[in-house]
Amino acid sequence: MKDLKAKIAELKKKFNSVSARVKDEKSLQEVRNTYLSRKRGELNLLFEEMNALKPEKKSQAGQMINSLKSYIQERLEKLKKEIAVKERPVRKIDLTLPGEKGYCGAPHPVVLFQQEIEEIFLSMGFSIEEGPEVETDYYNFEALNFPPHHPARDDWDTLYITDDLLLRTHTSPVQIRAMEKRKPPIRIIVPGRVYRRETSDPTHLPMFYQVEGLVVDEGITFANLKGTLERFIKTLFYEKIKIRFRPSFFPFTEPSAEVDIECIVCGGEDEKCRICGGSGWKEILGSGMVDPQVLKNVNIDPEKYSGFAFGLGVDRTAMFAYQIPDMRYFYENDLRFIRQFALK
Ligand code: FA5
Repeated sequence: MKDLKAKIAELKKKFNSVSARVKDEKSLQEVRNTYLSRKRGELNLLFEEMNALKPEKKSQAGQMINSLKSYIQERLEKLKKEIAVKERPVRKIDLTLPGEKGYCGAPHPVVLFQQEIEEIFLSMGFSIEEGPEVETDYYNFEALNFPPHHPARDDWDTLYITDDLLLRTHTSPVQIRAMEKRKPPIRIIVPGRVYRRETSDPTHLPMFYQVEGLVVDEGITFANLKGTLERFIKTLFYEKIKIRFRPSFFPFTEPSAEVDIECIVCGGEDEKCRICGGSGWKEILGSGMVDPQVLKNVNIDPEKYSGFAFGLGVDRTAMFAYQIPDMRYFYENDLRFIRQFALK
C-alpha cells in the first residue's frame, strides 16, 4: 500500500512536468495516451496493481487512483481548451485596403413610380384595390361590353390559357369585380401587371403595369373626369404641362378619350425626337365615362348613377418622366441602370 501511495505521488509529479510542456493538439494526445490509454496507460497499470491488494485495502487504493485520474482528466480538458484558443485562425486585417461594401437592394424604378402615382390618388381620396392576373373571358371582355367575337377584342392581343382563362390584358376587369362587391359611391385605383401578345420595342412591352381608376356616384360628369386627370398629371409632372384629351373608343366607356401630354423632352421642336417621334405629344392613358351597359351588367342603376374610368400605362409614363429612350431598359436587369433611380 505504501508503495502504491508513493507511485501515485510520483506519477502525479511526472504528469505535472510532462503536461506543462504540452503546446499543441499532438503533444496533448501523446500525454493522454501515456496516462489514460485503456491498454497501456499508466493509470490502468495502477488499477491492475490495485487488484493484487487485499480486499480491505482495495477501496482506499481505488479512491486514490480515481482521484488522480480525475485530476489528470480535468487538467487535460483545460489544456485542450487553451490549445483550441491558441490555434484558432487569426484573420489578418489589412487596414490600408478599401472596406467591403454590403449589398443593399432598392425598389425597381417602375415600382417607385407606381408608388408616386398611388400617393397622388390616395391624397385625392381614392383607395387601392387589387385583382387577379389570370382572368376569365367574362371579366376581361364580356362584362366590359365586348360581346364574343367583337372586333374590338383584337385591339388587345390576348394570351389565352384555356378558351375561358387568359392573362388579363388590362386592369379594367377589376372595375367589374369592385362594382360587384360594393355599391356606389366608389372611388378606387387598381395598380397591377397586365400582359399582351406583343413583341417588345422601345415603347411596347408584352408585360407592363397599368393603374386603373374608377369613380361611380350620383351626378358624376365628364368634367369630374377631366378635372381629376388634369390635377393628377400636373401633380405628377409639373403645373404648366400641356394636356390634350383626344376622342377615342373603348367598348366599356362612352364617350371615351385618350390623354396625351406634351413631349417634355423636345416640346415638339425635334422632328427626330426618340420619345415623341416629332409629334410633340405622348399618349399616357385611356379614359371615358363608364358605359351604362357596364353599370347594368353589375346591377347598378345607370339612371341614378354615373361614373368615369381611366387606365394609365405606368411603364410608358415612367419612361417619359425619366426621359428614357427605350422602355426595355426597365427589364434588362442592368443594375447600373436600375440603381440610378434608387439614389434619387
Ligand atoms: C386600355 O388598356 C384600357 N383598359 C384603358 C381604359 C381604362 C380606357 C378605363 C377607358 C377606361 P390601352 O390599350 O390604350 O387601354 O392601354 C392603356 C395604356 O397602357 C396606354 O395609354 C399605354 O400607356 C399603356 N400601354 C398599352 N400598351 C402597352 C404596351 N404594349 N407596353 C407598355 N405600355 C402599354
